[in-house]
Amino acid sequence: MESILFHIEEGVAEITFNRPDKLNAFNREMALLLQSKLDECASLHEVHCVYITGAGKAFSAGQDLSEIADANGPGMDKILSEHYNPIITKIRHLPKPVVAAVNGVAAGAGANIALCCDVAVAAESASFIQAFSKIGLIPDSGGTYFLPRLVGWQKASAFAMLGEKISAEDAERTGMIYKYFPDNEFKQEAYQIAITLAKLPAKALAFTKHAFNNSFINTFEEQLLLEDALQQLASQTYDYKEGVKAFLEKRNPVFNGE
Ligand code: LHQ
Repeated sequence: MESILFHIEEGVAEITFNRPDKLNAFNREMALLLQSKLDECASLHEVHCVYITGAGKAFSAGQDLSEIADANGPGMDKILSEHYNPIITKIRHLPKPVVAAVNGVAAGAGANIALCCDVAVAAESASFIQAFSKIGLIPDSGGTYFLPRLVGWQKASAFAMLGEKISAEDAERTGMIYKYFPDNEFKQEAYQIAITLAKLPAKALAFTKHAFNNSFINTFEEQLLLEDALQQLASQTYDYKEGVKAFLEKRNPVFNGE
């Protein structure tokens, strides 16, 4: 059974973590396969948006703990440098929006992969756990970067240190995720976000992502300069011209991603 399912439809590449018996915990094979699927999403012109979810009842329980206990496993020196750090970097550098559709529990690296996505949504029954402290580790996979930026220092450090289960409702309330939906509406609502993003001007979304990637690094003045440079590029696209023309002609725009 493939640990990652992948298919493309209507401009959306759907990536499904597929080790449901292990709550979609990551082993090396799954971590490397996810990286290659993210590379495919970056290179395929027909992919306008990436949608990541989990098979079965979980999103992902993070690292497969039986693999790290295995003497023949990849070892601590490889797990971050070869598994999670490239995954997080690839998601942030992918010039396309990435939606995390958190269908169930998201723990450890599983939670932090969701939090680094451009839009993270959850089912009402889903939950988020910074499970690291419970096993004597620190939050990784970008957790110490994204969590304080999303929810503020105080809540981030409490979430990280206590390792408690955070409900989807609290995740939305604290700003950890964009929205949660009732379980029976979740799949349709989450997928609709991906379809909507796939139809919007692709270059403008890529430039927006690039600007956000730099907003915590740049000074205020540098960020204004970056916005100016990216807006010059956006204004040279077909989609910009079409968007303005359609507005003035009182019709729906037809974007082509160029
Ligand atoms: C699992 C796992 C799992 C294997 C459930 N592995 N089997 C980076 C650096 C280097 C090393 C370490 O890792 C990292 C990054 C990280 O992600 S560290 C954090 C690793 N993850 C965790 O510590 C979470 C461990 N799991 C749990 O706490 C619970 O399973 C949660 C709260 C996620 C779900 O609880 P339940 O809904 O009660 O499910 P369960 O515990 O009964 O699990 C169902 C099955 O899945 C069970 O197997 P079994 O054969 O008994 O049915 C679990 O053993 C297996 N499973 N998580 N991470």
